[in-house]
Amino acid sequence: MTQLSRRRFLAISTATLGATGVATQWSALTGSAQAAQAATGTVTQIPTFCEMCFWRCGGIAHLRDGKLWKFEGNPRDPQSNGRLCPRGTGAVGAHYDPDRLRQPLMRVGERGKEQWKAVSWDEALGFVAEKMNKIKAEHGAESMALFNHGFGQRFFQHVLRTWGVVNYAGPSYAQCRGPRDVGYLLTYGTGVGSPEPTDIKNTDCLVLIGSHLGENMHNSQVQEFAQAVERRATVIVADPRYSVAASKAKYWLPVKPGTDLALILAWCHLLVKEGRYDQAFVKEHGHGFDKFVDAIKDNTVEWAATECDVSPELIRAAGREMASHRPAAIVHPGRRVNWYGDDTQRSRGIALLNALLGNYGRKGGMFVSQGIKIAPYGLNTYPEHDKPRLDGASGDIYPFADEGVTTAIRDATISGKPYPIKGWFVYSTNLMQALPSEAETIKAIQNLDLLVVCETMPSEIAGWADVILPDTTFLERHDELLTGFGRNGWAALRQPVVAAPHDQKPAWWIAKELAGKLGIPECMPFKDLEDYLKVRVEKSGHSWEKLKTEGVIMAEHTPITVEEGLALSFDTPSGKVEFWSDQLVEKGFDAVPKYTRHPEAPADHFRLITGRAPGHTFSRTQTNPLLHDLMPENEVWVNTATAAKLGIQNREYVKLRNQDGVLSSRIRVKATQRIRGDCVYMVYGFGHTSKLMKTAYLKGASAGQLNSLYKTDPIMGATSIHTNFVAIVKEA
Ligand SMILES: Nc1nc2c(c(=O)[nH]1)N[C@H]1C(S)=C(S)[C@@H](COP(=O)(O)OP(=O)(O)OC[C@H]3O[C@@H](n4cnc5c(=O)[nH]c(N)nc54)[C@H](O)[C@@H]3O)O[C@H]1N2
Ligand SMILES: Nc1nc2c(c(=O)[nH]1)N[C@H]1C(S)=C(S)[C@@H](COP(=O)(O)OP(=O)(O)OC[C@H]3O[C@@H](n4cnc5c(=O)[nH]c(N)nc54)[C@H](O)[C@@H]3O)O[C@H]1N2
Ligand code: SF4
Ligand SMILES: [Mo]
Repeated sequence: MTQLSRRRFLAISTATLGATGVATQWSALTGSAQAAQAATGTVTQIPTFCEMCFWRCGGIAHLRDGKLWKFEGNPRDPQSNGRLCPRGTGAVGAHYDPDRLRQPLMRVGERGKEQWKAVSWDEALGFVAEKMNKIKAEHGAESMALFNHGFGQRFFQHVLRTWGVVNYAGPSYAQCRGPRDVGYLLTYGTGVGSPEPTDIKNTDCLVLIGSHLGENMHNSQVQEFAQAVERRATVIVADPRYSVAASKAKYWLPVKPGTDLALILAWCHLLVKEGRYDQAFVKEHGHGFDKFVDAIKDNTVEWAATECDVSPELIRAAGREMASHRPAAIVHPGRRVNWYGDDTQRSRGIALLNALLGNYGRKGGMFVSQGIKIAPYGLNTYPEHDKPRLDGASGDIYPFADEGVTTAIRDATISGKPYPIKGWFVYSTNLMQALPSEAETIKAIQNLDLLVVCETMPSEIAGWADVILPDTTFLERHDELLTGFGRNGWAALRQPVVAAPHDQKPAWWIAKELAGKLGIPECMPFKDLEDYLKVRVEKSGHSWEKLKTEGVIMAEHTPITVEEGLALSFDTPSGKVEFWSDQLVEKGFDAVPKYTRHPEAPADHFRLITGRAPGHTFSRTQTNPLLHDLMPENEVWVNTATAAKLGIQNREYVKLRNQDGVLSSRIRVKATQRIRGDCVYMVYGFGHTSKLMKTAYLKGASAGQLNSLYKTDPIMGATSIHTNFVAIVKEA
């Protein structure tokens, strides 16, 4: 990066937090401040990739005299380009976190009371295997389910599926990007994937509908955003809140929450009516375009202006501007798109708007990602099963679900139908916060004979476990090899840079030991993970030693845009971009997205919307001493006029009560003109109720807890997050 864009990146990434503060605070954890300053001692550098979120940036850990000192970006790595975001830099704090789990724990009191006794690994895993085998004998292996998120899951999924588990899901699908990927799949025949193949680096116009880049700190994407801002590319932001991205925008459309589909359809209408769309692309690659045009004939700019509560002039000007830059114009498909329960169709709307811009496979638009070929180790396949999957992934419950749906497993656990679910194995997901309706999660847990949680922290879900298995942090373990998709395919290595501080064990080791106890040791036929990884890398013709020192293998570049010689193809039933979807019609859904209104807030209530802070990830970083220092609690954004009307001061503590009577912990008000008056906003992941997370206990409020009212997208099972309303309760 040039100096200027580097500064711009910092300006964006530190809009609300000081990123540089993180690097200098390590010394408070690792020893004396002088040690940080004095360049004495031996420094070792070991590459690995970050797990502070799922962008998976390559970094280089620096040790001084064998002690973890700092974590910086790996210049060879395409996700970091040599720079980490504040959370990645703060990863050092995850290793030193005083609230970490230290040894295996077994519940002694009632479930959820957080009373434990420390046990040996042998005892903990022996207990898990015995309980699992009892469930298998009484109900069948299908009655044990797996919830997983994050890179360490790989070998748990492998061992449990070998044993007979068929129901597994993670919140990254139905609580996150699922509707977007299905919306794209239905339109282009392929999902969006991660990292999103948005050529922001080369774009002339970036449209962000909610996507709050700069707060959403997906590293290389934010770097490219900074470059685009520096090049003075047009930025258009639709967000009820004046986000960091909105502050860089030429057009900010403060839409009424939940009305985005009206805006998207109106932009489509405008482009078609004024002949500003890519007619050559539509003619060559479009399917059902005339029927699409007919379906949106009433979705005029004036109509949308009323629905969205923004001026028609603004909608029109932004629409014309994006069209003027096509094909180097991108409407970002979004990442966490589970907002209102009808999100697949909104995502499909975005996919169609992009098709009108003709940006598929184009420079400055959406490129077509390429991967890297790395040989498999050659592990076993999984046994056939008699019973149907209950996690929805086979499309029986939600016709277009193509991965497991967490809440489908939870529903089956509550109903016991069509067969009971009696055990949950939970790896690296805090279901109490991540899923809607904490009450339903607790109800499901009460039907279980076994709840195992493999965690690094005593999180809320761990608090409900029968057995807690303490994982190492990513800095202390090997994991499966990362094979990534992007402008170039790449592979990255995760390797331990420092020893686990207590009796924590790496995920792969726990999975291997469990396989032994379950009587299926042959499914983990390697001595340790280094042995496994080396086989994969060398079989693929790469040097293991080189990977260990460089951290990354890059694939040869092949064309990713038409400009580079890529021939476009679409894996849909028509072989084209489906403006009209016969697949959706067959299953009883609208062929073209149709706008419907969402319920209004009850009197004295505001719609609760959520997002991210640059220095935290979900509910996983609040106890991290470095990141806690940056932002110890979240705030609730309230429009200044609303606050004045309610007699609430800026920085005053309040509580929030939602429409179902759920009352939050106390949270500070940020009275600001940067948000509409009909909604309030908070960052998700705070307000921890687990007493063992001492650093974060009841600091701020939990958006997850307030998410009791949700809608499920009938197309693929995503559950909404923005369907709750809260009243502001003043402290007595
Ligand atoms: N209300 C509301 N709900 C949401 C969202 C929202 O914005 N608002 N966002 C949604 C989205 S986009 C997503 S992706 C999901 C995220 O949902 P989750 O993946 O459940 O995210 P976290 O809350 O970070 O929970 C991860 C847990 O894993 C633990 N952990 C971290 N690292 C490791 C590790 O290396 N090993 C092990 N074993 N455990 C580890 C952490 O301590 C933490 O308790 O939440 C969704 N739910
Ligand atoms: N720092 C940090 N970065 C992260 C993460 C993290 O935990 N921390 N998590 C990562 C993950 S897993 C994900 S999925 C992404 C999520 O990040 P994104 O996909 O960018 O964002 P969302 O959480 O979907 O949306 C939040 C934004 O939408 C706005 N919004 C709310 N309601 C509406 C509405 O009705 N219409 C419109 N137009 N806007 C609305 C909010 O004001 C906010 O600015 O972030 C990723 N990046
Ligand atoms: S974006 Fe930040 S937290 Fe996420 S992997 Fe990259 S450096 Fe780590
Ligand atoms: Mo997500």
